[in-house]
Amino acid sequence: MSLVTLSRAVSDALDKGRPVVALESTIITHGLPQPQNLEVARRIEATIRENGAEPATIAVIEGVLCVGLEDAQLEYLAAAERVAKLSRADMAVCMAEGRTGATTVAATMIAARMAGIEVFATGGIGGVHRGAETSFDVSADLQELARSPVTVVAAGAKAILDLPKTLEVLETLGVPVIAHGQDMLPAFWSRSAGLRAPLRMDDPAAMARAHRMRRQMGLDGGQLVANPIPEEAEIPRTEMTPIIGRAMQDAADHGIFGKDVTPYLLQRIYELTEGRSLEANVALVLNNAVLAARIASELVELPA
Ligand code: PSU
Ligand code: MN
Repeated sequence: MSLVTLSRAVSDALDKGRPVVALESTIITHGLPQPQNLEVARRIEATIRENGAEPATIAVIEGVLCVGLEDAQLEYLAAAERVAKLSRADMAVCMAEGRTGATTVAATMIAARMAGIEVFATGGIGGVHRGAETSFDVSADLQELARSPVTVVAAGAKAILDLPKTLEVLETLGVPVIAHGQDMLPAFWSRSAGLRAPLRMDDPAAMARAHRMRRQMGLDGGQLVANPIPEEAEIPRTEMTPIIGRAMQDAADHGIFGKDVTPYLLQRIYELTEGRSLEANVALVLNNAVLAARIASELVELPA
């Protein structure tokens, strides 16, 4: 028996060789506030469809690794309290115990690989946290990018992370970090992190070819495509800097550590910006969904 349960729509699309884009569920349960999270999750799926691909939102529901959620499952996850946040380390335990969990970037990549899905859209990835030299807090997302052959489209990484260190680790791990359409690395709410991206590509077809070429060369791992937030939705870096500082201080004061750090900071920043961070977040995720659907559409045209 297969370890992944595909929705009818996803199974159909994969059988017919149509483009499919994986989506994570931690963004729904831990990344976006209720009740907007459900509406946003539906809009991301609709955007993928409008751009010619099939969305496959991924989660573990009562022990079943679901690739492609029915709307009722999406609704359930969006309203659920205390859902586990799953990464490579705890995914199999959650499944073995028949429990429910949302998949982070790392866990979503694992499920996508198992299902044969090669492109994944999200908001931001995890990375090397500021202060990692003492906390050792480095997201398992980075390791996973080095292992699972999935192209991940994100808006860069949030400034809650140490971006230069995150780039160093990705380079060490052999993960291509590709800025879409500009030289600078995007930084989530802002179009530029003030750092050059290691690589730049302007054409989704070439991104698809590079993805395929890695497989043909026998290289493990995927690609990180960093797609800048649309200009009209951008929040300037100078505005975000003090807010991020405050959120990090609050996290330290409350003794938050481990996998609670990222969700805590995201929620705190949402509160401190009085919801303004959410609008930017939605705009950039939808923008990433469009690019991911294009890459997936190019990929299915290439010889295997
Ligand atoms: N960054 C964001 N939004 C998110 C996340 C990260 O801007 O929702 C989520 C993703 O699911 C990511 C996870 O994979 O947080 C990383 O968590 P950690 O730092 O604990 O590895
Ligand atoms: Mn961490």
